[in-house]
Formats: sequence, structure tokens, C-alpha cells
Amino acid sequence: MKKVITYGTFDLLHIGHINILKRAREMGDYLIVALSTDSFNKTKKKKAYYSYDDRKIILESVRYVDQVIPEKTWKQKIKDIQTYDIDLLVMGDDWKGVFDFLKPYCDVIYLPRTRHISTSKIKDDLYEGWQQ
Ligand code: C2G
Repeated sequence: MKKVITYGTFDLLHIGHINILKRAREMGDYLIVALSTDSFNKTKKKKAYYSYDDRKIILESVRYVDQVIPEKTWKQKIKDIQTYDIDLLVMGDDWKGVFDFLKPYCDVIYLPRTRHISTSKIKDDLYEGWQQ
């Protein structure tokens, strides 16, 4: 069984998230999402609209996702790869090169981001619309 992992906050789930989850899942037989906890988001300077618990339930409802684990630190990836017997790490290409240090442990693929959508764009557009 080819196991794939991806990491992220996945807040206000949108088509960009679905696209990468779908493509990551299609590259293997089992997809684990390491979901950024609320405290880890602070270190990423992000404040998710949905709590970790809600984001986890939402992700677990996505057909492409087989398992959700917490992402608590930048330093857990090697341990995750070994613990969950991961064959492939998939990330959007905004992370291109950042996780190449993991290549001795698993394959690493960066996929093109979905254009014209992001959680911050959703927030900005809603805020702007509310202002009018
Ligand atoms: N993504 C995408 N297209 C978009 C938006 C996001 O392909 N339009 C991808 C990102 O490249 C990432 C994943 O969706 O691979 C999740 O995005 P975020 O929730 O923004 O995650 P991020 O803050 O990049 O966290 O340790 C890694 C970090 O936790 C990644």
C-alpha cells in the first residue's frame, strides 16, 4: 500500500485544497493529512477561522482523506514519515524545495497551486463585500 502525506491548515476548505487532496490521494492508496493545530498556526502567523477540531471533522469528511493527524511542530515530518511508513510527501509548489531534506526518507512532490483562490482571498473578498 502506497502511503501519501500532506501538511497544512486547510481552513475554510476550498477548491484549491480539494484539488491537492484529490491529486495527492490519486498518487497512492492512502492519504494522511497532518493538520496544523491552532497553536502551531500561531507559529505560522495564521489564525484559522475554524478550530482544529472542526477542521479535522471537515477534512475527515472528504472522500480523498483516509486519516487526519495533528501537525504540532515544523520538526515532526521525519518522525511522521517513519511512524506512518510514508512513501510520498505532496505539497503545493509554494513550498517548492522547502521539504527536499526529506528526500532520503520518502519521495517529495510539489504540485502547482490552484490559481485565484486562497483562504486569505476568501476572507478579504467577504470583508470587502460586507463593507459595500
Ligand atoms: N494549496 C493549493 N492551492 C491553493 C491553496 C492551497 O494547492 N490555491 C495547497 C498548499 O500549497 C498546501 C495545502 O493546499 O499544500 C494546504 O494549504 P494551507 O492550508 O495554506 O497550508 P500551509 O499554511 O501552506 O501549511 O508544514 C507545512 C505547513 O503546515 C503547510
